[in-house]
Amino acid sequence: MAQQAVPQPPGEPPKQSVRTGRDGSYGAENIDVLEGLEAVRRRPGMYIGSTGLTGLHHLIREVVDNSVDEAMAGYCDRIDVTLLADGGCRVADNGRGIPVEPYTKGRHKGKSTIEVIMTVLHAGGKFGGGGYKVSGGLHGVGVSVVNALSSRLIAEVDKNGQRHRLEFVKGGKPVGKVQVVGPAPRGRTGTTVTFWPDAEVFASEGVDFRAHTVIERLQTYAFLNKGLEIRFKDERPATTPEHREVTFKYAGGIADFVRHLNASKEPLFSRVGHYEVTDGDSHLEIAFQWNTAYYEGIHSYVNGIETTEGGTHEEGFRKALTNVVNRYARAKGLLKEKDDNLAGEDIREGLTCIIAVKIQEPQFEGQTKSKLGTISVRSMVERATNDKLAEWLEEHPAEANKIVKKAVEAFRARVAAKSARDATRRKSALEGAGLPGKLTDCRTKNAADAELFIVEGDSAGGSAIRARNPENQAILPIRGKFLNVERARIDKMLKNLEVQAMISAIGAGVGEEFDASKIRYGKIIILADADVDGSHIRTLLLTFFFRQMRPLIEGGHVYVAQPPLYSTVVGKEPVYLKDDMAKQAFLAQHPNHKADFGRLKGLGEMDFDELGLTTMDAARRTLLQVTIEQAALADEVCSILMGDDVDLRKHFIVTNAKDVRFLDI
Ligand code: 1YM
Repeated sequence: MAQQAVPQPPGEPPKQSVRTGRDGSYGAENIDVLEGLEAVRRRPGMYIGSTGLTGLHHLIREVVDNSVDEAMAGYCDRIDVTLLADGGCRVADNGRGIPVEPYTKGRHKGKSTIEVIMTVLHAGGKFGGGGYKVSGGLHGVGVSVVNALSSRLIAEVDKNGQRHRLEFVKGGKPVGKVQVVGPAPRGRTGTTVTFWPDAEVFASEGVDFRAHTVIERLQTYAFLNKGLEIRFKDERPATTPEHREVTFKYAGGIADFVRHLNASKEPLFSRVGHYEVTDGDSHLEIAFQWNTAYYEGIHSYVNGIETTEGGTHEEGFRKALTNVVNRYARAKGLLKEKDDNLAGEDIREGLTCIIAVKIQEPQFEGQTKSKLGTISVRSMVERATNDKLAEWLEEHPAEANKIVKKAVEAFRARVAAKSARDATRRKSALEGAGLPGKLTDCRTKNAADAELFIVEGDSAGGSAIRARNPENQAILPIRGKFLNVERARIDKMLKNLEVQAMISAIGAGVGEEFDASKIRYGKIIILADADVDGSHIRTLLLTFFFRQMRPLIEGGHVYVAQPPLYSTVVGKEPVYLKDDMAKQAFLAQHPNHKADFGRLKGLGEMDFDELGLTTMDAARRTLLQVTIEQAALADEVCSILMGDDVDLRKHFIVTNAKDVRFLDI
């Protein structure tokens, strides 16, 4: 790109004369500028989303985005991000350096370009020709917003053999004009922006950057920009060793990203597929690899911004992927003429894929403005995938075979799951009271009064049978860790005997066919120990209900029984106390209490009348009604604890180890 031409800012044409008065007084244009920055300070949320931690980190992102743009344009291959000991953040790149020469026309004529970039809203956007315009959502609001929300900012530019410097104070007010402060280190060009976020603006959650958040974002930038070296440093004394210094540089770009995402899983083959096309101003790059698990992980980006809600690029890819794989499978005789086509969801099972497009002026839509709406991208991605993915399959027959085989298996599993569901439904319809052998049912047929206790372990099940009120309390013992629903495919899950027993005992079907009006018990009560195994089985059961019988939870039919932890006696009367808090409250009320406290270890150790008195007797027990939020949490915990993402699991356990909410729902 020719660099002599002075870039012109986008946006409205100049409205008025621009010069600072000869006496150096503030002209109208400066008042405009200050009003612009003041507007940002009055309503920061409009520009950076929030003034919480997300907004705070958005400041770094905004500055780094400029460096990344410079890298995308081909002028920069290294970015350094440093969290300074005094709370500031420094971003340095080795690009061309923000232009420093004076503007020659328009409203800001006479000011240095860098001053305009730093003080005029939206002036940081790319000015025509070359580069990719990043706009939409909260992205690309411009570095002037960072300036407005900082208590101090220093911009340094190495260019033409000289180092230039311009400083701003609170709210983005420039301190004088840009100065040459010395020579640039030999031949160096580049921009360094150091800023200190304003504590007044970020008062709610403070101005402490989280190294982890910054590092994660920088790693994504490095994946999306092949060969770009990004160095992170945390100079704050309190940082942890693994965050002190990190460098990211990926020669393989998004192919390395896919490898990274699949690292904790078992890849279906070791190669990562990859193709890219350029079409006019648009660029598309896709990398993919299947793993042996059952979930699809398609991640898409537009100009480096993650599109979590998908959009036209994903739609184009999905459509073409389904076509290409079916065409291939038929051409190679892996699918016979009489066979149905493989469904998209079967083909995508276990797929990890990154879709990265770079386009001019993308349109974003959706709840969080993270869905690509640009129509032309759909056909571009579809065409590219139709051609390039088909070529890739032809060139890699071993991998292609595995992909088709896995899709065929997924297809069969889906069909099997449906017939298993149908069979369960038929069975309960035909046999009516075809109840499982393990169930000890109650006498009443009135669901509103009836209670089903799902009891962990056969021995506790035995006590529960003796302790129950046979009129309205039914007992279904469940053995050990009955099933890991997350890892198991739905067809396997429905074949599990414990699950089948539960479905037919409840009597209302399962999955899409679940019909809450048919339930045989108004209360489904989970009765498990207060220890880790008990917590595990509770989590599994709640996950199962959440996924397969959600109306049961929504209707308030699911409860967790709370067996007490302590027992003691007052006179001859036994007293049971739910937990430590209850014990303390009891001691406060009975300061002279002398008798010992017994700790009730588990359901198995209670005799049946103890179990009846403390946990099952409707007049004395404590039941916890399960809300949909709690069940969703159980589901999430289940996915993390039992899913394939090792990193996530580790992170979860480390961060939540002490949070009892997660371990003991
Ligand atoms: C640490 C932040 O802002 N780097 C950066 C910004 C620019 C350029 C180079 C640049 C761009 C262009 C020409 C161009 C910007 N320049 C402008 C504007 N790092 C950081 N590095 N020359 C230099 O796009 O044509 C806005 S950003 F508008 F002045 F050209």
